[in-house]
Amino acid sequence: MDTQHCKMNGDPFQESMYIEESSNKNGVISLIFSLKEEVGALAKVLRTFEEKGINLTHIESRPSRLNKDEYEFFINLEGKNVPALDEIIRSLRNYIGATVHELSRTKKKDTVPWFPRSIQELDRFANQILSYGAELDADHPGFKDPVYRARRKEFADIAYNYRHGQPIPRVTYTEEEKKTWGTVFRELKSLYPTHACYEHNHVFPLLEKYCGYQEDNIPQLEDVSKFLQTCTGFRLRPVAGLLSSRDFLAGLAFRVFHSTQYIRHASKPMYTPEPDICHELLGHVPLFADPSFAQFSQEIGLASLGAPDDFIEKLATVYWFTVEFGLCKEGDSLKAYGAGLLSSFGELQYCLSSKPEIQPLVLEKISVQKYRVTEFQPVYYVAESFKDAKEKLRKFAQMIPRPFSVRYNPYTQRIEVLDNA
Ligand code: HBI
Ligand code: NLE
Ligand code: FE
Repeated sequence: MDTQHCKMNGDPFQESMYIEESSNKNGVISLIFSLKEEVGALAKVLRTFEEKGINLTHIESRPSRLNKDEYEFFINLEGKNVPALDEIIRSLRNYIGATVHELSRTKKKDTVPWFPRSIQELDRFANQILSYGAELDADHPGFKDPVYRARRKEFADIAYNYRHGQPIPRVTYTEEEKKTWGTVFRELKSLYPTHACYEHNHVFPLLEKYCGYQEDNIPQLEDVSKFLQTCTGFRLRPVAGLLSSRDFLAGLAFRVFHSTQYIRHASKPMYTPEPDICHELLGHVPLFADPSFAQFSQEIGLASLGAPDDFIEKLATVYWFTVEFGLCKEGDSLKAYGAGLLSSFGELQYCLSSKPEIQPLVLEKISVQKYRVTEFQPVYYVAESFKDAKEKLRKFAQMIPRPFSVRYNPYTQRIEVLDNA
């Protein structure tokens, strides 16, 4: 147990009491409270516990080190009647003027995981990158290249220091980086008319016209973000690497897409396992300019807020086989709408060849499917149409078990929580 405790003077309504959730199986709750030294002070407190029928199992006292005229009491009690305990703590604070620290309380079942309530709170994700992105894995083509690694650190620093509302810093890309982009751009552009879904092909010329999408120019995230905001209110924010699924999906609830800014290693332009600027700009961005896709992406984000871990994992898996690697029918042919396909000219050709297995899109089945993130997928799931994929994913997202519902207020850029209880 962490017995470090800070003194809370003044406002008894202050909600910053120290709670450590321990894995205390017996339901024992530990509290520390301090009282002014005066006759009968402790008796008053003990009477409150007695009145509420709460059984104390341990009590110790010591002089307060912080306030000379106070004593601190450490107590254990049986945590059977939690509502009564909440009331006692409130009355200790308000009427007796005690300072109360809750040191441990058995972890409540169904505690809701923390989630951001305002768009500024997305700043908290900045330094929570999964190691996969921060320290390149040994089989990554950039792992042994010190120049590439140093460059990646420059991009990581932009993302770490970024705060909501700031313009995204512009980057001067090197000749080598521009060459890599040029190869990826040229190859993909020649495949899109035959391999990409209608919606992607529809938006792509607009990005060429307004955002500097060209073979010899890597577009700036700031320009793309501004453009998306005029289309659908979606915006980009720079990220150093992979976020947890929970954090990544939460961004979508605010119409924020976390985008990497670095580019893949020059030695392997046709495929990279990590997201990079080619993946974000060529794979994801075109669809975020589409109002109905934007709406549906936000719904997935909203469904993820405060959801239990196992649901987040399912949602992320479904996201993987649809938004990242989905195929859809268009008339008699198959097309790619998944961003991971639309940004890899290796996998984009492969996915529509006769090599991979093709299965119908049944989300309940897919949500528990295992997958590899570092190689071409052995199986793809086909939606009847792009619209069909969106509707299925939307229905799936609504199945989330939550005792509350949420909605986004675009005026305040905050999440409003509506209690269903
Ligand atoms: N993090 N930066 C970043 N970019 C992604 O595309 C991304 C992520 N974390 C998880 C994730 N994608 C998906 O695989 C799903 O788990 C949501
Ligand atoms: N494999 C993709 C590409 O090469 O662009 C990136 C996938 C990121 C999930
Ligand atoms: Fe992606």
